[in-house]
Amino acid sequence: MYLEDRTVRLQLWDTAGQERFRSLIPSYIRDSSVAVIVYDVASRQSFLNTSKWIEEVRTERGSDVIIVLVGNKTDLVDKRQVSIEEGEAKARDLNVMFIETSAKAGFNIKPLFRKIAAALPGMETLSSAKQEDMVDVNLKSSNTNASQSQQQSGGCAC
Ligand SMILES: Nc1nc2c(ncn2[C@@H]2O[C@H](COP(=O)(O)OP(=O)(O)OP(=O)(O)O)[C@@H](O)[C@H]2O)c(=O)[nH]1
Ligand SMILES: [Mg+2]
Repeated sequence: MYLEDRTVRLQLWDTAGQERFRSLIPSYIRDSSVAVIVYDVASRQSFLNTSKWIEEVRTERGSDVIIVLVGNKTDLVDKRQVSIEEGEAKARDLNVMFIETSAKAGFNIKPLFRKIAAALPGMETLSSAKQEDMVDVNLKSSNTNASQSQQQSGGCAC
C-alpha cells in the first residue's frame, strides 16, 4: 500500500479461530509485529473474548507489538450489542488501537490498514499533519532591539 510518499508491504497471516487450531496461534503471534483482534459488534461474547486474545499477544510479545482491536459488522445496526464507546474504552484501558469496521459493507477497511502501516516502527516521521501543510517558523534573533524596530517598521527580523 502507499502511505503518503512511502510504499509499505504488509504480510498478513489470518489465524483460524476454532479451538482445534489454538495451539498454532502462539507461533503466529511470535513472528508478528502487529496483531489485529477482531470481534463482532453484534456479539457481546466475542467482545469479551478479546481480553483473552490481547493477553495472549502480550504474553508472547510484551510491549513490542502493535495491537489493534477491531469491532467488525457495523452493518448489523439492529443487532448491535457492543457500542463504539465500549470498544474505545476497552482499547484505552488495554492501551491498544481501536477501529470499527464492516467487512461486508467495506467500511473502514482501508483506514484500518493505513492505521497499522502508520504505526509500524520507522514510520514515525509520518504525522497526521502532512509535511506540505507545515510552515517552518524560525524565531531566532540575537538582537531583541533590532528585531523590535524592524517589526515596527514592517521589516524582517530573520
Ligand atoms: N454482516 C456482516 N457479516 C460479516 C462481516 N464480516 C464477516 N461476516 C460474516 O461473519 C461470518 C464469519 O466470518 P469469518 O470471516 O469466517 O470469521 P473469522 O473470524 O475469520 O472465523 P474463523 O476463521 O473461523 O476464525 C461469515 O458468515 C461472514 O460472512 C461483516 O462485516 N458484516
Ligand atoms: Mg477466518
